[in-house]
Amino acid sequence: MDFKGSDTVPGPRTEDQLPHTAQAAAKIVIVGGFGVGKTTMVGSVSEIRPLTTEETMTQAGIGVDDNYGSATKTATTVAMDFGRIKITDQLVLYLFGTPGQERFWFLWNGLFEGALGAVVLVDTRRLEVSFDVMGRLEERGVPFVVAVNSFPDAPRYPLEDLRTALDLSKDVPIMECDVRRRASSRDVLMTLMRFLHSLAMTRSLT
Ligand SMILES: Nc1nc2c(ncn2[C@@H]2O[C@H](COP(=O)(O)OP(=O)(O)O)[C@@H](O)[C@H]2O)c(=O)[nH]1
Ligand SMILES: [Mg+2]
Repeated sequence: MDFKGSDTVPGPRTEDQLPHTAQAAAKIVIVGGFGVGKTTMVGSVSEIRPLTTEETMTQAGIGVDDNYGSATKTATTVAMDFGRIKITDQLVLYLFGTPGQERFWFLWNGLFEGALGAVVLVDTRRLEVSFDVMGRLEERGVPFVVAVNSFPDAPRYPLEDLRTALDLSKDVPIMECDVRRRASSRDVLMTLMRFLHSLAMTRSLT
């Protein structure tokens, strides 16, 4: 076979290469209802060009996807978003943004496999869409933090009221964020890493 043409294939771009200091990589999933900001979060925080599988909403989504608060949204993620961020010189996180719509739940088993933790994004206008997502994470034993993506026209509630409304136990971190801002998205990931660390410490003591 003739492989002569293969030298024209571009190599990996520098920014796509794993930093040479990296010693560990962890898989983190970002979940939440439709239009809550998953794709935006992966996009704002990723150091590599995020992979996104956006597809124009299909007939199957009409009347099924809850468009509240995202009436202008014409694309939805059917498979997932993928990104990467270096949290420390040694630790790299791989981010998987996954759809929260019921008809894509069959994808979840594989997507949660090996996940160290999760970020559940919520929109205060549609809290109920997050219930199922959190239930499924609990079932699978994936620890998570809750990040309230503050849309300007969404009602604001004290975080402790949201904790009660979401029926979260007191140890689950809950915070506000603006996923369009890189620093804010990064803060959410740092909170998750601290939470995972504290869980690991507690487990090793018992
Ligand atoms: N105002 C505002 N808009 C946002 C915010 N996060 C996402 N959006 C917009 O909301 C829409 C849905 O976000 P997207 O990331 O696609 O949601 P996904 O379905 O969870 O992936 C997009 O048009 C975003 O630009 C936010 O924090 N504030
Ligand atoms: Mg999306």
